[in-house]
Amino acid sequence: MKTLVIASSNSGKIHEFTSLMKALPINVQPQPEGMEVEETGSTFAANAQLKAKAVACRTGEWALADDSGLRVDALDGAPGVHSARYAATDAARIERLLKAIENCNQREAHFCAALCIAAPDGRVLLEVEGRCQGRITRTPRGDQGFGYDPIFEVDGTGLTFAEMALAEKKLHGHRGRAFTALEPQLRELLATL
Ligand code: ITT
Repeated sequence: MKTLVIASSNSGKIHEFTSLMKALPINVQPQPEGMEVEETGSTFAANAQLKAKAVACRTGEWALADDSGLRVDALDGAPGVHSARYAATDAARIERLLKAIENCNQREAHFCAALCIAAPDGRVLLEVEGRCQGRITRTPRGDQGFGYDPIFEVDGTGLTFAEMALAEKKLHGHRGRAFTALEPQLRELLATL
C-alpha cells in the first residue's frame, strides 16, 4: 500500500486528516519528529508546496501538506498566512483577535486551506483549495477542535466550529471542502500505480 506522510506538526490538523483519509487505500504516516519547515511564502498555496516538498524529500514518500488560516475582513485579511504566528498559544491568538475587532460590527471572515501532495523528487502531484465563510463571535463558544474554532461561527449553521462534531466540521469546513476536491484525484492517482 502506498504511504502518504502528513506534513504537519499541528495535532488538530493531523486529527482531522486521519479521519478524512480513513476510507482511502493508503498508509498514513506522521512526519519525522521535530521537523520544522520555514513558511516563507506569501500565499497558502505557496506555503503548502514548501511543506509538502520538504517532507516528501526528507522521507522519500509522498507527503500531504495543509497551509491554512483565518482572513478577517475588518483586518484586511489578517491574520491570514500568519494565523499560526499571530500569538504564542491558541488562547492568546483568540484574545488578540477579539481585542483587535472589539469595537467593530463588521465581523465577516473566512478560513482558507490549501492542500498539496508532493513526490520525493519535488514534483507537485495534486493541489486544491477550500474555503469556509463565517463571522467572528464576540466571545468563545464550544470546546471541540483547535485554533480559532471557538470564535468562528459558520454561516448558515449558528454554530462555531468548536460547537460542531468532527463530521459536521468536515462537511462545512475549509479543510473538509478542500479534501472533498482532492479525494477523487488522489484515488485516480493511486489507481495508476
Ligand atoms: P503545520 O504548518 O505544521 O501544519 P501550523 O499550525 O503552523 O501547522 P499553518 O501554518 O497552516 O499550520 O497555520 C494555520 C493556523 O491557522 C493554525 O495554527 C490555526 O491557528 C489556524 N487554523 C487553520 N485551520 C484551522 C481550523 O480548522 N480551525 C481553527 N484554526 C485553524
